[in-house]
Amino acid sequence: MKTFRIIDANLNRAAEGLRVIEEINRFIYEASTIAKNIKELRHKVRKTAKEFDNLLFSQRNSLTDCGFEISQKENAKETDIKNLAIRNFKRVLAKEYEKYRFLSYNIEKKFFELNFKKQNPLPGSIYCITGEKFSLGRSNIFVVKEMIKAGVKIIQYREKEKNTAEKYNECIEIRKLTKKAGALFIVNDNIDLAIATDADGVHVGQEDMPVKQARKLIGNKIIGVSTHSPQQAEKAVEDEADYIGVGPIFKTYTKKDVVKPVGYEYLNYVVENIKIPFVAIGGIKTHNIAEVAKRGANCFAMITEIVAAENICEKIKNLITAINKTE
Ligand code: 3NM
Repeated sequence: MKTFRIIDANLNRAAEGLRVIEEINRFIYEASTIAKNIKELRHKVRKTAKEFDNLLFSQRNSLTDCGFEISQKENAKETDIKNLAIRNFKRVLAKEYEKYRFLSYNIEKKFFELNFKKQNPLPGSIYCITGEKFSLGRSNIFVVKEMIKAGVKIIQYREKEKNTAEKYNECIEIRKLTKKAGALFIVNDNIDLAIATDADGVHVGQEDMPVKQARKLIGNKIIGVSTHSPQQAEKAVEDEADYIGVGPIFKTYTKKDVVKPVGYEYLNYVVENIKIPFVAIGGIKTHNIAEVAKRGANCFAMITEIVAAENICEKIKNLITAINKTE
């Protein structure tokens, strides 16, 4: 009979742990998918002992349980959501429920990656992208130096015209400059170049290597992916991209074969529904950046507005002023 009491205690522990995690996700993080997964798991765990319910219930005696007092004292120490979540995941991991334990591990991993482990990979509001052909005859390296001087904290190397050796040499140089300045360095499309030059990450498009494959090659480095529709955004989240590009917000002549502008409709969708960081892109200029900021974007990627400016530092300053006016 003692065995039934142990099973009962473990079942309750698992179900209560799941309930707490469910509520953290439902009410604090508004992460409806994780909350739903947890709820299903909780029901499954409960169902496993359905036929013994009466027997288990008859053996329950929580008030004389010597663990009760200890656990009361411990609960009082719960001061923040992260600790609360950690402790409750652990409660679910009882040995008796191996299968559910592994399901829980998976959800636990997703929960912490989403809410705690990963730092936002989009520091600052301006995300600069190179484009030598628009840079008024100035080199990518010159332009990157200006961007750094202006205090930009994330720079993407995007170069469609050069061969691999030229791109490699430029990336090596930009890696040195960004490292010294404490800025992130992202390489567009070429995962091999990102790895070879120790970049902080890679940015892929819908026609490039899938995020899941890229992850196998690049490990924990940042993966950003261009998206143009809610479906693509959901897929990027599912594939565990670190951030998404959302665009083109306005008409752009810079990227060949890009889809028609998605305008604010898609941006609104992302603001309301997508939990991973995003950067707005496509046709963003000093005169329209505030409008994009008002819609909920807080990171803005640009090519021509910045690289084709006579005075790059001044341009970046003006862009930041325009964004700050909306706050
Ligand atoms: N990606 P500009 S739009 C590289 O929508 C790129 O995914 C886009 O250049 C997307 O700031 C774009 O000059 C071009 O418009 C952005």
